[in-house]
Amino acid sequence: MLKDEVLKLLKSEDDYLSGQRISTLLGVSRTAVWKSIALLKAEGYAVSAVSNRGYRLLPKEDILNRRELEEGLLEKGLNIKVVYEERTGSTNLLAKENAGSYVKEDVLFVAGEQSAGRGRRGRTWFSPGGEGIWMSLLLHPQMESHKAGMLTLLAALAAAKSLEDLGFVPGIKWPNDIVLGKKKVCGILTEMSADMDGIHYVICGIGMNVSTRHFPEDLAELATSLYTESGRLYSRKEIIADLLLHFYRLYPLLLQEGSLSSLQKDYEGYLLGKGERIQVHGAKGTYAAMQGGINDRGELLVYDEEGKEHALLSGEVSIRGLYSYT
Ligand code: BT5
Repeated sequence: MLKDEVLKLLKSEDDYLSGQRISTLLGVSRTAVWKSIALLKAEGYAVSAVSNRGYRLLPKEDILNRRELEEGLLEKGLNIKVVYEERTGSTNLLAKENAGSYVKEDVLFVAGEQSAGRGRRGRTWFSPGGEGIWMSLLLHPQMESHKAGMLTLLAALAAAKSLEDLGFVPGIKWPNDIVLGKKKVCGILTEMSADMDGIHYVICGIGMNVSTRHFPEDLAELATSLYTESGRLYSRKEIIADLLLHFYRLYPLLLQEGSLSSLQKDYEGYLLGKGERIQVHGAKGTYAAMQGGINDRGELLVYDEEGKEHALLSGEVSIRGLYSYT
């Protein structure tokens, strides 16, 4: 069958094969190639498709679906419902659309690919098919709404720890970037629904580049993946399970204490830029400062030129000067 021929070709090639090349090599139409790819995906093969590059087969152990994910989580003692979509706009949006069906339960939304992945403040997040972890955790924390931003730091800490478990040396650029070398490998987008009575839910979106080899031009200098850093391929579902295991070990501490007091030192162990000169851009304008650590509310401490301490709230300011991408 044609799909077996296509599979053989994909297996023989380490990089992307364009639809055009496959159709020429096999002497069939591009539509036929596309149909074969769809059949292979339906059989559970993880085929990454990237526009202008073509198709690439991902390792078998990297197959993602709801069952594999839930089983992987259960193996770590985490009984969490998973909703998996092969392709969606944004898992944060998917979680938001479904939040009404899960008013108490934590649910993990995972996608193979995001067509409109989102960063903070309307920025976009590059999320090619099969090449990374694109997931959002729907949570119902019992805490005051102004404290929800601390969950971003908690998720960043969990992500950093999961990378450390794989032998990487991650750093965190406050509040939400996980960096390898000087490039961003993972970002967090926390969104919340709340009213006067408190939090309805929080969605903690996590994006991590796993097997990406080629980033678009505008990201090439600032983004990296686990593959780029190590030349190795990793199982997304194992990383997800490990990351959530860290998250759910840390989360009760935050809920009990209503602060990051037990986690502050741990987070600071990964924090980049301490003692460095930075530019703070906020509502009160731009000023030069020296970066310090964080306080137990997760605010970044900076010192202006007169030595006065300022505690910066994430979401209200951005800091520049540490890395080329900021
Ligand atoms: C973030 O925003 O870092 C939050 C990223 C959250 C992504 C996850 S994926 C699952 C869930 N569903 C979503 O729709 N989103 C979440 P921010 O700090 O604003 O950084 C965005 C900036 O990072 C962009 O403007 C680019 O410069 C850069 N960027 C975009 N895609 C990237 C990627 N794949 N890897 C590294 N950097 C990237």
